[in-house]
Amino acid sequence: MTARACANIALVKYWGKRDALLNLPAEGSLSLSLAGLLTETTVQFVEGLAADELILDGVTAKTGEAGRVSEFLDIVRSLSGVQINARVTSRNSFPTASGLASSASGFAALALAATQAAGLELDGKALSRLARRGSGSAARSIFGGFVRMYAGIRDEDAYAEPLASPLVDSVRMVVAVIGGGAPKSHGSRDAMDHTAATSPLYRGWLDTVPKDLATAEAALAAGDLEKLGTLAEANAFAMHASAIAARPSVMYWRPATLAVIAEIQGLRACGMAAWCTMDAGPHVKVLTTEADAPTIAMRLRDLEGVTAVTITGAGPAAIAVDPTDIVTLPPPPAAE
Ligand code: 2P0
Repeated sequence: MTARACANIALVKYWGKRDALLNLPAEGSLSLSLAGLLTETTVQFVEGLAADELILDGVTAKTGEAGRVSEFLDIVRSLSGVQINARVTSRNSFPTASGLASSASGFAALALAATQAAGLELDGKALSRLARRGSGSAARSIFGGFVRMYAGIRDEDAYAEPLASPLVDSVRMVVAVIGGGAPKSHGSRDAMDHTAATSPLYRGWLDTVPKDLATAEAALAAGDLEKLGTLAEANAFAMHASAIAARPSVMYWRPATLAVIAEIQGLRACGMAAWCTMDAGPHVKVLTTEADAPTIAMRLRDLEGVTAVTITGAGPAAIAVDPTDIVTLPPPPAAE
């Protein structure tokens, strides 16, 4: 079975866990699924396969990545009763493991493809909970548009669901790739645990999230992009501040990250709708409108250290793909 899922970019970030075994987030989060950042994954359970196999962007995956996928497939096997190993082939339309949310779209597509291959039909909530076991942000990539993730109290309550907003058709993200999409310096899983364990700002970060979620939900319901963008930028700075204050520091930013932030602040001072957010990598994603996106993209392309810029809008929910309708994804943007 083949499934396709969009990556998502959090506007209120997930950074810290309450339970590592069940991968329960410490707090909720809120995101936008993006049409231009796609993963397509095929899963076949194959008799006689000695171990699970993972081919990622045409290359046999390293032990760590394959191990994480195998552990996830173990959950699907226990749910379905299927006992045999699987061949997993996955392609991304963007650089993998560079802070562009590949684990979100990756585990969302894997959850859908693997459950269907194993003969299971899960509803959106159950799929979201399952995807969360692979990667917390993947719970959000099961759905399209704006999505809210609940931290919940138990395993059963920690899932995502879509949020309606009048902004969904007009919102755009300008994605500025910095450093050619090289693998990130710290994996987000270890980095968030390290932040929780050592950062004096972690408690303040956690206290911020529920208030930010309420503000973001109100902005979405009202169709107020300025309120949403202002909140998203502040939330991203708060998350990064907690990580930067970890001991030793988790610093994802590069000089070009700051150059993009300064450019966006300048454009905003000139009246443009533009707000920054950054994840576990140096790249900057700019929340904006359909009207302002082309100018922003043009300005960011001129900055030193920015290696690719793309404009994308809200993407759809994860879907199973008919094998005759499999698209060839465009190659990831090349480093210059
Ligand atoms: C987010 N990130 O909300 C935040 C912001 C990165 C920065 O979710 O350990 O790869 O697999 O649950 O989902 C990245 O964390 O972490 C992430 P795990 P995940 O998008």
